[in-house]
Amino acid sequence: MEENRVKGKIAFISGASSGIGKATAEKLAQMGVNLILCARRENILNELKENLEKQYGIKVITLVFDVRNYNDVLKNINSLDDEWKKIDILVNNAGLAVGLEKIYQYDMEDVDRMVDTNIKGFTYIANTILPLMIATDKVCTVVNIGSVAGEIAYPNGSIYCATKFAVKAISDAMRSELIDKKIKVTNIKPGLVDTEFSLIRFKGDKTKADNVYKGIEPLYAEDIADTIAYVVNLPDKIQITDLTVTPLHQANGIHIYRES
Ligand code: NDP
Ligand code: 8X3
Repeated sequence: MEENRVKGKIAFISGASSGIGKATAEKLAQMGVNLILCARRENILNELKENLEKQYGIKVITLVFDVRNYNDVLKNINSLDDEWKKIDILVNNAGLAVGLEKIYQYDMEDVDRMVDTNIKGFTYIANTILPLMIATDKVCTVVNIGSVAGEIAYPNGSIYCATKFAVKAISDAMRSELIDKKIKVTNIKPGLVDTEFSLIRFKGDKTKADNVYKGIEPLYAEDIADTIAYVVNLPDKIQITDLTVTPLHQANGIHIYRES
């Protein structure tokens, strides 16, 4: 079995109430990592905290805030005790797609939600946590959740794709800026993962959401959680810069083979 190098460390996960973030919380808890979990849905976070603490004997802090509000990001992260500020792992994951429309037909509220969450919220989290990581003087890992949508833009996905191209750009710049620090930066780019993602994209329309995964076995949140666990558990000297993870029959964001 692979050596466990993360037991006793502290991980901060944004978007921990569902999908990839929640599965990552469960996976890292299993490995003995103490967790700071953030999202807007307080009940889900509280239930997750209770289960993970009971099952794995780790400690969990929950922070309920919207990543789009910089003051709330700052206030919540600054409220952590000094011991909890020694964060070793950041999984910058909170994000969403809203709508699938031609650029000239997009609702600007949907555009704002994506840009505000996936670029600005993502930046607020990185901006607040990186100084804490630098101060620990330990080897830390930042995992930024990008997407295959951040490699090739697909029709009707302009803004979502642009936000994930931004995650790629910010990850690359960040890695260079941190080159003399002990911080690794990995951009993980999943393909189709069956989470609440499509239900949110189609505003609760389950038929449209289910169609996204029709004729292909998608990835599940646990598959990406396993990938994240692998990345953060590597020896200190090894940094993975980018990692694209797709299901068997998906080549990239636009080329998917579906059985009819
Ligand atoms: P889910 O919808 O299942 O999870 C999204 C998480 O983000 C939830 O925990 C949600 O929590 C949180 N979140 C959303 N908006 C905010 C906000 N404003 N403030 C705080 N938290 C927020 O989707 P996934 O797990 O699939 O998505 C996670 C990441 O993975 C996203 O960045 C997505 O773009 C990316 N991704 C997803 C893929 C997929 O096919 N599913 C493929 C490639 C990338 P709450 O609502 O409680 O606030
Ligand atoms: C989510 C995957 O292909 O729907 O990032 O954009 S996709």
